Amino acid sequence: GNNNSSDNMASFEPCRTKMEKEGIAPSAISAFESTFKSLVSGNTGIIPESTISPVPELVHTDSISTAPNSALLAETVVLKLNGGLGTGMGLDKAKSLLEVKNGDTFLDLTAKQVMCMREEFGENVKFMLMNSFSTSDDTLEFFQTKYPSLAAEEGLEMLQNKVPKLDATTYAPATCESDTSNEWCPPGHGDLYAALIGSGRLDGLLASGYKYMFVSNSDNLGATLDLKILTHFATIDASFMMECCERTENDKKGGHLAIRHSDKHLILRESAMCADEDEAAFQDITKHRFFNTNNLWIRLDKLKEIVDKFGGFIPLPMILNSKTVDPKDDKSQKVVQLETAMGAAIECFDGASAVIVPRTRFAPVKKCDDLLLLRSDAYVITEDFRPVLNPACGGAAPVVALDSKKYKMVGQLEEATKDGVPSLVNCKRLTIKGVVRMGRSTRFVGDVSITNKSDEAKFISGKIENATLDVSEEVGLGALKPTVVATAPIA
Ligand code: UPG
Repeated sequence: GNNNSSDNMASFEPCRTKMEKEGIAPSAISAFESTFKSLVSGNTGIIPESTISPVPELVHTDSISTAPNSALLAETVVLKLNGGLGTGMGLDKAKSLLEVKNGDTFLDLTAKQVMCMREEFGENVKFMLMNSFSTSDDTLEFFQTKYPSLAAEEGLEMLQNKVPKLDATTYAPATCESDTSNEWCPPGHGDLYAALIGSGRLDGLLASGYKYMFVSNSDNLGATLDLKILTHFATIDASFMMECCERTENDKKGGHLAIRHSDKHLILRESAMCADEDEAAFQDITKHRFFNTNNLWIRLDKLKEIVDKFGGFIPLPMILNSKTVDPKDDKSQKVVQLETAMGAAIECFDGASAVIVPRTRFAPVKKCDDLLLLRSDAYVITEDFRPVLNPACGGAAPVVALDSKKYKMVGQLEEATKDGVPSLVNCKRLTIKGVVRMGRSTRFVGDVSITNKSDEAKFISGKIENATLDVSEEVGLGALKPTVVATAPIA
């Protein structure tokens, strides 16, 4: 808001005091101060189309012919971002603790990928997790129980910081007497840098001879340490490298890469940074062709140089979220939560680069649609523990569109599949509106659309092929023979 700009600038001091009292590291305080100042100066974070150019072309990793150099592995750290709770899917624990397949969670598969890679290359590639105050306990308990040797390694966990929520009008730290933990929020994955600095890890890793860090989201099991890409990163001597994918119609909303006119740096423009009048350009996937997978390669020595240049932090563009201090109480104090994104740091690095990677390196689970697909037979787990599309799908994943109101929460999906996950391997498109139950025997083939307008869940059993069904009138729960309203031609 402009009411808080320059002449009447809200002070950062109450935040500083609150953070110091909580024992938060100076690096995190400086980073938050930088985002706070950008908030109170009325900075909207908007990046006008007229100030950027599209990125014309990028190297595709499939075309890289450099011989992989496994000696680089000894200087490489793999870090998974694991601070998020998966609140978007109705979870109050780490999303990575959700089961993916055969009893394995995201974290099981990640742990197995790490062990497999170490075996393959005979190198003890260093592995780290960035947890938050909300995911740390569950995650560490999980590793201690199931992967004690990994849990015993020094420095498996790096804990991210927390920052105060701010009153939406005064920008003073918010208060919540009923539960003071509600006064804090995670500062987004851009906190990676402050956490590396504040925990002393950056210096420690550099002193132990580590030079390259590969970071990715814990819900993206496609993001394995790829020796060919690591070798490319080392060979081109870039300070930072972002793995991008080519945008399709489905990726219009996600941020895109661009070149900033003022300093020719690569930057990331997220949808929140785009003005209404530039919406068409933002959505133009033939103009702005590349988006961030959040698989990033960072040269730790170059990061250190930037941090030193700015005096202990890296200035990242602010992302503003409006919420209430108690997330479960709409009537509680209105607050803003300031976040930063890890990939946005690309603009801070001189000599940053980007590459195009195949879609297999980008398999995020953001919605129940993604989870159902991954859990189904449309995906199989490779010997090195990567989920890949079942070859029987013929190269294209089924398009799953579940009713976003009925299957927003993982619990709702689990209710719908408590008798088993349906077969999707021969499915092209599955659209479900309303509540249904499916089972192990349910097989969707071709293009299927199911509608249930009643409040009662309806059981969908057996093989359903190229059909548009309305099951609203069927008997609730129990096997039913849905009425076929229209049948699409068999493809
Ligand atoms: N995370 C943290 N700490 C936080 C917030 C998130 O560790 O404070 C983790 C989270 O657990 C997840 C990862 O960060 O593993 C990514 O978070 P998520 O909310 O799933 O993704 P977005 O922040 O919406 O998007 C990121 C990039 C975006 C990219 C997208 C690809 O910002 O540019 O296109 O990932 O999935």
